[in-house]
Amino acid sequence: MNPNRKLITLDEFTVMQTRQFSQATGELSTLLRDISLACKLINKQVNKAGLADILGAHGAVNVQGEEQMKLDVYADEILINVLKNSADCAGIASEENDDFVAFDDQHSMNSKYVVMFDPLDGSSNIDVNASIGTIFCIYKRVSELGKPCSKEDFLQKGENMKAAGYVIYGSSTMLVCATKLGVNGFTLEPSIGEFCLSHRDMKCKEDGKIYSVNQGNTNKLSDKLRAYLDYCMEEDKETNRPYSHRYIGSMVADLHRTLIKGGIFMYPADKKNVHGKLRLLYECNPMSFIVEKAGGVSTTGEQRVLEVQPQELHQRVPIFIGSKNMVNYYLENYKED
Ligand code: AHM
Repeated sequence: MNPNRKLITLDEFTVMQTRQFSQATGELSTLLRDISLACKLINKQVNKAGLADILGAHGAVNVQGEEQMKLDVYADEILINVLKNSADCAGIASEENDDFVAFDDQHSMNSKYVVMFDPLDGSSNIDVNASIGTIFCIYKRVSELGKPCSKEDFLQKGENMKAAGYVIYGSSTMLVCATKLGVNGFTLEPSIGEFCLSHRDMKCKEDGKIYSVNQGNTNKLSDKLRAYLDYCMEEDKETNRPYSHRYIGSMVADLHRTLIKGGIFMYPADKKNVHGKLRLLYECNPMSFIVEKAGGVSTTGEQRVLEVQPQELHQRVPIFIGSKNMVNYYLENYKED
């Protein structure tokens, strides 16, 4: 590393951003710092997953009937504990838990933010050492301060979000965070244990050459969607087709690539998953907020993901997300009638 290079840590960066607003209280920055601390602890465990006796199934089944891995449980508990001790969090909702948790101590009840997260996304990749991630988002509560937060705080439209981010545990560990000011990426510098600014003002390319979908589901897709996949595979030099197909099966990793290289990622509804597979509150909304703030587009096929009014905590929606021109081309030519 160049010794003269000035490293800017996540903390320093958020404080600098906060100073741009005279009204800002710094509570959002504190929350981001707390979430990044939890992710550093998760990262430590993820890094030694092959060494410690933490690989394999935990034996429990989560609310959606899926087997939880030991690391899912660990990541969930770490995030809950860190946020419970945070100065600025009134409660949380997690993909791993049936219901939201309202922190009922006096300080938390006076906090104005709630946090939602998928503690360890892409967990089927843990055992094969492929990239996994943590996804989070922050909302200002709508319930009365001084009382425990309530379900309506969590069932807000994604467009109300104040900040969202993900941490990818990959060849390096990176935190990507979006606020109304834009999207920035911070790489974990392990020797000092700090996330340092490495990708300033990230933008999603308007065009791309990669489509990302579980192609094994093709037979379960509608005719229109199958026609769109044929379009992606068709030869056409002018439009750079056939597109390359990339699919890790870990939304964080697939969307991180989409954000950096451009492309379209989709998890559509199919005959088996009639509402799609991915969760609105913990996966689709935060990722849509990040991609939109970076200039990309995210849609269910019928409406902007961020405009969907959530009805329940574990609701699923179809998603088509990524480079503006690719997603819009899909919408203009192949969306369902
Ligand atoms: P998980 O919450 O059990 O990890 O499932 C979510 C993951 C996403 O990260 C990924 O995009 C998708 O499931 C992959 O699903 P599939 O294996 O059906 O393609």
